[in-house]
Amino acid sequence: MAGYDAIIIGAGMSGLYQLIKLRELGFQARVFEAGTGVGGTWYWNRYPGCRFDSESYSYGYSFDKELLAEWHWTEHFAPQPETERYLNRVADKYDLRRDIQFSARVKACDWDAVAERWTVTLESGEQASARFLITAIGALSAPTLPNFPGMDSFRGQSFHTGLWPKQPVDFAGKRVAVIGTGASGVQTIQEVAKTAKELVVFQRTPNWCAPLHNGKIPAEEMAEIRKEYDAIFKRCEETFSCFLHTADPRNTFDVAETERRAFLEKLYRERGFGIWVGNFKDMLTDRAANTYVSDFIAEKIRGRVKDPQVAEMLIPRDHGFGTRRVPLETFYYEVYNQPNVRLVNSRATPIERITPEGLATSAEHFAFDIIVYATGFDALRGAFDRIAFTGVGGQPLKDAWAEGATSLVGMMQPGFPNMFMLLGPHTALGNIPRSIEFNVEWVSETLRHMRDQGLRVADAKAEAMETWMTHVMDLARGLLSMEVDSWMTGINRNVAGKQTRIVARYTGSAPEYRAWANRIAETGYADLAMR
Ligand code: N01
Repeated sequence: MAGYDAIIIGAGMSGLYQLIKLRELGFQARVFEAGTGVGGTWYWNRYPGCRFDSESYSYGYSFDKELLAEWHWTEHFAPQPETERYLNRVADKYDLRRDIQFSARVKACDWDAVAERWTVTLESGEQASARFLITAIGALSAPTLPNFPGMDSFRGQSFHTGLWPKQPVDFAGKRVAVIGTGASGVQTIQEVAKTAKELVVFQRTPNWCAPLHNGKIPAEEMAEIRKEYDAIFKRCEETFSCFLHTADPRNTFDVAETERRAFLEKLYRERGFGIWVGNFKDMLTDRAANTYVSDFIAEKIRGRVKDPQVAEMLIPRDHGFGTRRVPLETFYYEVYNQPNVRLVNSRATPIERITPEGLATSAEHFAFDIIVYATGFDALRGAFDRIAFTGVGGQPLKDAWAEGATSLVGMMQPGFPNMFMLLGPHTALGNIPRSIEFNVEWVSETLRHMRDQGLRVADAKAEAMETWMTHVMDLARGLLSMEVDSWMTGINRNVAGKQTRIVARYTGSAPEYRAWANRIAETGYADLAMR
């Protein structure tokens, strides 16, 4: 069995940076990656219109000044092919592929208490061992399909947005179904509507969407942005969720009506997430404030969708603006004014089965050439549930998490020594690359400390985990988002056991999260049992 200092699972944004840092430490590391290329999210999600909702220049790695000085983001919100190219460029520049094994899906990871090492088993049966195990398996990386009867019988083509094929899919002249209207569905719909002969959107729950206001970045503007990189990354370090936007310090009703309205109009015209994370500070905790903003967005939808009945179907009734992830859109609502697009309420008339020709709802049968499942992910802990981790005494991680996932700062779990999770449950998410860089650096510093002190094993203490989890639970109290079903509250109706709302993510600020993690290091790792 091949042996390494560390094994990293996943060659996405976090796995690549972790490999670079481990090499700096002089560790021999091996990366196992299920795909045939690097990129993680940006490798698997190739659906039409896929892009991030973070400003491109706030999204790239901040650690490589040389690359920052060279790389030209061509759009304020770069499309998937560009981000995949960017990550391949990083892999080339650092010659990362020589330590990455592709088409290598990890099946099991077992702690060997005698050797004090992890044994990693791939689906192929191949095994490798390492002193340290680092999961870089993503927070939204385990795609889930519905359980409709007859799914295998469909004679046309069908795709999940998160498992999109490498060869382009041609929608021109085709009859297409899109099931799901989350961020992936919205991006797919607005793109497919351009060429499909017929597009039917099956919407179970409408989401509050807001304009992205994307645009090209000409060379001169990119040159100006480059000069601002230090300020951009400093800003991301200070804001609540690492975006360039952060909440307005005022409460909604402390501001006079004319000014309040003008502020929302301004946010609605601005690029990116300002309308969500840069809104009045009480919007996500005060019901009346939230209703005020929701009413504002509802008016915008009514103004953009010509058929009043369709407009009403697109306005959420069961949750307020921003209490679920806000999909950002580009002429999404206008799509429903096109004669080739139809919206079906799949709560009123549920999809009952997939047929060889298309699908049947409780009301009618539809014929399709292509069905797109934009049905989301088994989020946050889903990627962990798909690997059989066993820790001290052969305890499965699934058992440790039977009452809900736990952790110490999202990165360690008691009883799973020398295992570090880069985007584990209850890590700060937000503008994800910023969180990734912090977590990779925290893990790397911990490993440096262990090496310098001659320590072989580190395990999170149970009492430290409990204190952290109390903090996580306290933060979620009073948030309107906790009253709503979404992946952010642990709900996935397509997965058994994920039907009850829980505190599934860290809802505090990124600076608060980082302070907690840094405190662990500053106190000489008192929260970890080390030997
Ligand atoms: O997944 P989702 P997503 N029958 O879970 C519907 C990130 N992301 O892939 O709401 C009928 O949000 C489901 O309906 P309902 C981002 O963080 C980022 O879109 O459960 N419908 C819902 O409409 C995002 O939040 C970017 O009633 C079914 C949809 O499928 C996260 O990934 C882009 C169904 C799933 O929506 C996940 O987004 C894309 C069924 N059986 C994603 N099962 C950007 O940065 C599910 N649905 C731009």
